Amino acid sequence: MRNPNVPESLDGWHILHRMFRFDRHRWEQLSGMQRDDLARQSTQALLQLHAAYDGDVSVAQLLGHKADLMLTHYARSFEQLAVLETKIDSLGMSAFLRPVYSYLSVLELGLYEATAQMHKTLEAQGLEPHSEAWIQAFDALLLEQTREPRNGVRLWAKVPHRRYVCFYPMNKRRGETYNWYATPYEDRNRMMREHGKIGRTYHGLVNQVISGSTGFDEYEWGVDLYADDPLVFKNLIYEMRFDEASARYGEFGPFYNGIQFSIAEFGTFLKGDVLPRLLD
Ligand code: 76R
Repeated sequence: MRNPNVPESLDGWHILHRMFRFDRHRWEQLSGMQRDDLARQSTQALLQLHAAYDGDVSVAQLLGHKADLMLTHYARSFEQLAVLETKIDSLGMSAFLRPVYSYLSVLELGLYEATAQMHKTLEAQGLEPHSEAWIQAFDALLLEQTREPRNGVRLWAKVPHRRYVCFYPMNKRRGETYNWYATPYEDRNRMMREHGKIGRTYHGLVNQVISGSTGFDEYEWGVDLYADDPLVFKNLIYEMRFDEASARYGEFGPFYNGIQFSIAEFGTFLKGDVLPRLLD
């Protein structure tokens, strides 16, 4: 964006979360054979989709009234997401699934610190802001960030294979008193540093996937957390509430919590049996 007030970010997977209610009652009215056939078909179709796409599909059984099933699609483009959506909707079992929520976003790596650094570097070089030479130098610095191997890995990593998933959309407040977007860059940078510091004390216990959704969906970010123990979500999110970035500026959408399972176990989900642990 090359605007000194706006942090640059790197974009990765296009992400579509889809939440469904499963009409178990109607499903159970099918004969055993019909259920087995549909379960086999849908498992195979999901496995094929998973194998065919340069992306990922993960499935989770959700808890509570909001939805029963969440599909998380990672793809390279909106077009691929559109195809995935249509393919899923035309499966036999989809007659029993009612879409109740969805979320469209793009995986994002925030570059608060790096953006500030890039502007400083160019200033030190004495280039006139937004001159042709400045733009070229800026874009070269941004390209370096894209080429950073660690960033590349994170932008295109698969859905983390952890047993539990917690998804929620959120905003940064734009109120009269507290307005994130009207806060000076240096203050936002400092708050994000502090946010990252708290986050890192949970390193190893949780995987965070942040996706940006400004202009794509009703909130500004989607937050996906993955852990082997659901209490990690409660502790981490509670601790973050005391952090300035959340305490003053965090606004949260609905929370979806569930149990990830491997696609091969889709029939087990349809049956309503206990889901085996996810295999790596
Ligand atoms: O990407 C990184 O790991 C570097 C540091 C970092 C950034 C840039 C980071 C670390 N986060 C970043 C950005 Mn986060 N995060 C949340 C929530 O519940 C709440 O209060 C907020 C929801 C949690 C729980 C969480 C956890 N983070 C963001 C952004 C984009 C904001 C922007 O650009 O303005 C949002 C909306 C957001 C929200 N964060 C971490 C975590 C954890 C656990 C980490 C450490 C990850 C690790 O090192 O393993």
